Amino acid sequence: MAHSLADQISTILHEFDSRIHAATTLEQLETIRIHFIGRSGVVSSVMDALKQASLEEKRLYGPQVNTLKNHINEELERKKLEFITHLQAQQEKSARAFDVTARIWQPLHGTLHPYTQVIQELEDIFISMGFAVVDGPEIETAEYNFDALNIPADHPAREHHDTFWLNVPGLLLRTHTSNVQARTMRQATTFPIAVFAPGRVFRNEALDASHEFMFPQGEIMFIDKNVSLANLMAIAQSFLQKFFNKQDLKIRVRPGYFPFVEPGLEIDGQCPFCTQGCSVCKRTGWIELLGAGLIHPRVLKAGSIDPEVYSGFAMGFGIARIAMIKYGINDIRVFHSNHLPSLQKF
Ligand code: FA5
Repeated sequence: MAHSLADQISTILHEFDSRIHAATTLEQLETIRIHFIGRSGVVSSVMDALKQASLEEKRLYGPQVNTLKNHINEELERKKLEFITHLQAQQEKSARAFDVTARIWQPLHGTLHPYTQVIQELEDIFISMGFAVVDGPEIETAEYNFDALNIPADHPAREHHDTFWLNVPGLLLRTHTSNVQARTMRQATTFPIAVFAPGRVFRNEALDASHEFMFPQGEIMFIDKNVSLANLMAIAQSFLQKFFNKQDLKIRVRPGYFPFVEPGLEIDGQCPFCTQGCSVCKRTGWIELLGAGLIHPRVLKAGSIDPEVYSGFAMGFGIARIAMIKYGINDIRVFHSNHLPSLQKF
């Protein structure tokens, strides 16, 4: 018995020393701990055996088993600390290798297209002035785009609209948002009629810094009894003041020709950027902004409205043009260029 206890103690010691020496992870240390000093580990079975031994053997081997147990405990603790210190050192090292000045790629955020943003801004302005926002078709009949607007087939004004005709006779891509005029009049059941119609229009013309073949326009139409040029000018001035954020912005009016209005006007706005003249207003202090006029009696009739009872005004403008002025863009082609640095200004 004595011999076998002594053997057991020494075998356990050697086995433990070699296993702990080979251990490389905390998990392995735990397995070793359970195997040697766990509740049913090998040291427990030696202690059980010692309980059966004689008093003399207990005196001799008891302290040896205790020393063995202490040795195992201490070694496990020492090795554990060693592993943890090593792990911490590794973590610190990798933290130090983190370059806080390194460039991070910022995620690209999508935004609404500048045209959409400007149209929303215009809609807010006109809604605040009591206008309803209406839509018109981009594929239009010659009737609404031309005839109902007092531009019959033989009218020279048709020549000025470089029209994209479709293969279907009588159909075209609308050349202006004025196509909503007669459509809206025919649908109206109550007065006043007050509408704002933004949307895309198409013209088959040569492209340059201020001309696109597809661009947005805005149309404003107001019809009631006794509508006058004074009403037109008040709305035009108020709209431009709001859009350019300049409460004292003045307008001036020149004669202009559009077959669907009589009299027809060109409305200029005071340059919102200068008092003396700058490059935006070509040193004149004024910028051409709106085509307008009192709706021609023939157009009212085409819209089933009696010109003896009602009158109205209409205004139209290039949304791209006013957006370019407001946001300092000097080439209209930027809007459909997919050129991110320019588009991201919005
Ligand atoms: C018209 O289209 C009229 N329907 C406006 C109108 C409405 C007058 C109601 C009277 C009453 P005009 O052809 O001038 O008018 O075009 C209006 C604006 O559209 C121009 O001032 C310009 O800003 C813009 N525009 C015209 N052609 C182009 C183009 N190719 N590219 C970009 N913008 C354009």
